[in-house]
Amino acid sequence: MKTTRRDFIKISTASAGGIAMTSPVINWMSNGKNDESELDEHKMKRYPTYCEVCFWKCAGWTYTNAEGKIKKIAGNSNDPHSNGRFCPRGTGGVGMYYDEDRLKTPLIRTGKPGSQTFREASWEEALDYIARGMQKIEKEHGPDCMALFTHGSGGKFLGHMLKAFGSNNIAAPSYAQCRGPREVAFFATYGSGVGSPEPTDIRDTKCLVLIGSHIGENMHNGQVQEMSDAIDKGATIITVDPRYSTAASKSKYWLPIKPATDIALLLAWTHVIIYEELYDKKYVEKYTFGFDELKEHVKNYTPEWAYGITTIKPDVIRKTAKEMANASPAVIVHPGRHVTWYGDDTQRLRAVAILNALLGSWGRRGGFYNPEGIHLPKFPAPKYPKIKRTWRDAFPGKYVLADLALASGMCDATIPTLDRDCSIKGWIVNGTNLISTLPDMQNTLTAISHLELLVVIDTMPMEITGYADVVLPECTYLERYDMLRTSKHRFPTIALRMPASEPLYNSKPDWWIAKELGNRLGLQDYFKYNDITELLDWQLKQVGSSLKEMQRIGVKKLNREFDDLYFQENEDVEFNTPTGKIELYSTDLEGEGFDPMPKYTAHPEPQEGFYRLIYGRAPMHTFSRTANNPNLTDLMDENTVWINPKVAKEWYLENNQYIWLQNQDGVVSTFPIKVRITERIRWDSVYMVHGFGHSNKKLSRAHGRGASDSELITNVMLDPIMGGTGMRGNFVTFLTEEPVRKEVKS
Ligand SMILES: Nc1nc2c(c(=O)[nH]1)N[C@H]1C(S)=C(S)[C@@H](COP(=O)(O)OP(=O)(O)OC[C@H]3O[C@@H](n4cnc5c(=O)[nH]c(N)nc54)[C@H](O)[C@@H]3O)O[C@H]1N2
Ligand SMILES: Nc1nc2c(c(=O)[nH]1)N[C@H]1C(S)=C(S)[C@@H](COP(=O)(O)OP(=O)(O)OC[C@H]3O[C@@H](n4cnc5c(=O)[nH]c(N)nc54)[C@H](O)[C@@H]3O)O[C@H]1N2
Ligand code: SF4
Ligand SMILES: [Mo]
Repeated sequence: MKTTRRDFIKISTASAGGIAMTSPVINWMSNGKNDESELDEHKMKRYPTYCEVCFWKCAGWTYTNAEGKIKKIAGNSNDPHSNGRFCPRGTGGVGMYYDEDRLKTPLIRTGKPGSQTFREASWEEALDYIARGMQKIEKEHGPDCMALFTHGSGGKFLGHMLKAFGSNNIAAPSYAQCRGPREVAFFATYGSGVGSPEPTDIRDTKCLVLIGSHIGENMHNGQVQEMSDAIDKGATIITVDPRYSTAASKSKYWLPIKPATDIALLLAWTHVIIYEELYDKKYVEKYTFGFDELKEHVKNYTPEWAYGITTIKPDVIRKTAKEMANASPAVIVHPGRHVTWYGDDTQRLRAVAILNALLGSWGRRGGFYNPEGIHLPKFPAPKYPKIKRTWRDAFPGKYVLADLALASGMCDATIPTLDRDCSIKGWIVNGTNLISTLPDMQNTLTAISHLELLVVIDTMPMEITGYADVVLPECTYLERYDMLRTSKHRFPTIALRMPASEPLYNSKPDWWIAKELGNRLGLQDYFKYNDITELLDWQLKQVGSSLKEMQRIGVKKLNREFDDLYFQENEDVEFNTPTGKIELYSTDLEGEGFDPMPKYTAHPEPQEGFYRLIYGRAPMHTFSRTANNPNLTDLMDENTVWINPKVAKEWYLENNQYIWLQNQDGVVSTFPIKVRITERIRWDSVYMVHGFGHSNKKLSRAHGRGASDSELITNVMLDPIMGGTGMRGNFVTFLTEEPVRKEVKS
């Protein structure tokens, strides 16, 4: 009997203990509505922006009232990232501007690292201090011993400054801690990475397979909207997650997989699709390389074999494989985004890429489309000096397939070893709270202890700012211009961010900081504009627009150069791989000494009394950056630890009781966390939302609220292919009383 989606939701909800599912997927969009009539009615003005609360970069408008005060933010209806609607976090972005705990003026450290004791300084003094520190490092060790960690828009200016200075050590945590394995796997398979926003044609799909991607809690705006539309149009959702996620509650099939075993499921699906001849024969024959090898490779990976590993029943594996094939090519096995889980992540994502190829979804409507962006010419500047060394030299012969720098790699390259002739000596950290972003916090602290200079540019006092020699307060995205947004989508767009207010306090934008530092380092020729508006206007005029036009419209839609959103029927396509084909058998991986086709290997299991620590997102927060936001703490002000009722009973735990978590290496959470007993999590795992448990006392709303997953992630499962840091190989047990601690953290 065919169950309808509605039936399934009812059934699943009942089996999950009768929990009413309030659905962010459906209900979140109302508050950020964009109403132009208000402009006249309330004498409001609006300024274009794109959101910085997460990295989906939705374009919208910041509204100010008659007194010029920022009142609200809403979407720009011409923007394909937001379609005119912001998510709750984007709407709450105003709270970043009004947060009274913001960094207000430059600070120079007076006390011990981490102690948060600083004195106030002028911009002149702080920038002079940094320039002196950088020049000392340049003289004694070389300019390539400086590094930039950055996440967010302003990093482009600082990156330009650092390259002009002579270093290419520039990394974002969105690679080795997030989507790096996915990019490498898709590149090896299709000769093209996935990128952001993901070119998944969700709105036209007939079947969406989510492997851990918890869309709906992961609130990437356009993607959530498209999933909602696809559900309304009757698409089948298949969710593989050890937790009954919001997405699972919208799914026809929820596969509560045993964590760390997804490769086995993917191989079994591949087996069924090949041996039951469900694959897209024409597509596979025309476009792929290595089908016979793959067929032989998956011969014994039957659903019965996978059942013993994944706990997913063979008939469910067969049925779901058929659902995908029935929808082919309008099917998406979603590549996910934060994929650094168990260290074999590139291979897991290869299995995902291969499955999509067998189903013929790459380049097809309802599968993956071919995105297009616009390339803006760079503002004239001299060539960068030649770089002698990079972080890669610290890892000879390793991670050659990583196409971007590893934040974790640069951190490791800061810790001196006998066999390295130079380590990194200075860090500029912009918009990334490295202490809670990189796994193995102790390792990050060790690296910091070896630094000669640590500069942190942030909007808020965070864990990382405590360790800085100099703290520079950036103004929020609502108070500044930034680089133009040119990300790819179904059609190219340009989006402008401009200030809706003067910077509050004594804060400044990154473009100004980079230019001022550049001037002090003798790099004036690289910054030959007086103001960023000059640079933006010049760039826009090269492509037939202007700053004036963009200030009025915010988002400019452009036409695609070619009609190639999807492959044409029978089109000859040359893929950017060594064989020119979609490589089911990867010659690149083989060439580097790795398995050319994914294999399943078992991962360690929790010992008696321990549970696997898994983590994810909440719809109203972004990582650790929003935990103090007054608007968003109103919606959620601490995280909870999800525990299965069976486990709770064994431990005599009760709902809302505060407990401490202790991991396999004896690390105990600094703060206690509230228990949430729920059927929605498997008995072998516990779940919590990342980004809470802040230790910085200057965060008046976030300090000590909830626990930090990051401090419990001491076991890092490194991906040998590209250096991604697998973070889900950690296990925790429960302490109902606070243990006596040797050292009290400040
Ligand atoms: N609201 C909100 N949205 C966000 C963000 C945010 O901070 N807040 N951040 C954005 C960013 S940068 C990223 S990278 C994405 C991340 O979001 P996604 O890429 O969607 O998700 P992950 O963090 O990989 O996975 C979280 C899910 O994986 C499940 N899981 C845990 N272990 C396993 C396992 O072994 N197998 C399977 N199949 N599932 C498992 C968890 O139960 C959870 O539901 O979210 C983006 N969207
Ligand atoms: N334990 C654990 N670790 C993780 C993850 C996880 O789920 N669990 N997720 C991983 C993923 S997917 C990602 S993408 C990364 C994200 O890693 P990060 O981007 O480092 O995440 P945040 O914790 O939000 O830190 C952002 C910092 O930027 C500051 N900031 C905000 N706006 C601005 C601005 O306009 N200018 C400047 N200069 N600073 C600003 C914030 O105050 C904050 O200190 O974390 C990764 N690490
Ligand atoms: S998804 Fe939400 S938080 Fe992210 S950029 Fe868009 S509106 Fe902002
Ligand atoms: Mo991420």
